[in-house]
Amino acid sequence: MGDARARGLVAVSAAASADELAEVETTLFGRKSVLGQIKQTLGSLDHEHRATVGRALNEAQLALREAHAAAADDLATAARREQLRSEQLDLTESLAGPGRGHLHLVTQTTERLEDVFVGMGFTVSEGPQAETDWYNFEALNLPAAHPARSMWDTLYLDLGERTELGDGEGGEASNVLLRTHTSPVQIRVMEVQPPPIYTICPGRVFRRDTADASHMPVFHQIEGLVVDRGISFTDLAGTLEEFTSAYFGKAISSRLRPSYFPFTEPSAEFDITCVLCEGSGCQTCGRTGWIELGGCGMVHPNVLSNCGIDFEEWTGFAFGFGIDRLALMRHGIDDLRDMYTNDTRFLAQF
Ligand code: FA5
Repeated sequence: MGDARARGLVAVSAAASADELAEVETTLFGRKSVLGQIKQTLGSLDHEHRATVGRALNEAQLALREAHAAAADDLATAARREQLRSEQLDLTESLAGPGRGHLHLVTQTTERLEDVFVGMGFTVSEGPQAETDWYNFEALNLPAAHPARSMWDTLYLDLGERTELGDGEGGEASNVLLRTHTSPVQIRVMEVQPPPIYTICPGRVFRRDTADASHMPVFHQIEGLVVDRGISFTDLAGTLEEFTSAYFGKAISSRLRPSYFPFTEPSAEFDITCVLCEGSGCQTCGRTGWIELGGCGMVHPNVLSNCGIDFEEWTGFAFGFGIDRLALMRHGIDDLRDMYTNDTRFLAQF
């Protein structure tokens, strides 16, 4: 039996893989193994002999089990180490190569838009992505249960009772959500800055939209807000036209179509000449020669008074459009999702 034990221990330590160790296990502990056969003879031994042989058998089996378990542990650790080594990525690799990264197309587009508006005298403002119901809806003339709330399919956050976001005058902080547009930044600016205001607010927004060629659940908008004495609808139209030719070039112009937004009155949708066909009509613009960029209008008096601004003295306009879709049009990309799948062969083109 001592022999079987010693040979068993050698076999265990010689196993070089989990498969080999499994084979060794069968030869050590199976019914046909040396120890298995000794066990089967126990019944035929006399009482005294049986106790001695039984004890030696138990000790041999225990020693072999322990050695087997230790070898299995060692082999598993070695296999894991080998797997980690083979899957290791050198993240510094790209720094050395010719293909160094650059800003994402959406970031480049945002920076270019900021440059154009800053050149026209606007400042740049920012607001939080997690907003309260007050800023995202209520202060924008969208009280609870207003039917137009369904224009924005909203993602709500469960943050418990109250938040650090502040709840604005008359607002409740209990409903925290991911902002569905950049319009809440208008409110944040007007709350703290007395007019005149000329600002833009770019940023990330969130909606329960299913991703498709022209929609993403997470996308980017840029908001524009002007509040001053004597601002009229023609200032809005002129600003959008000025922006369009500064950003897209003289061949592209803008037009306004009547629309509805609760926070502007009157409201409009603003279109630009299709940048792909330059107005002659193509598949992208549905042969109309125009593509929709965003919404705009004169700031509703309720919105001004929600921010403590006297609407008898001050008037203003606001506009907002999608940055991702703008980049899509400018570069003739036909699927918005391509910008977010992070295929560097696609992103490297811009
Ligand atoms: C708004 O969000 C208004 N806040 C715009 C506004 C601002 C109107 C100020 C008046 C005054 P709308 O829901 O239409 O409006 O979205 C504006 C633009 O965002 C759209 O024209 C489109 O370019 C872009 N957009 C909307 N949903 C998505 C989406 N799921 N993925 C990518 N872009 C989108």
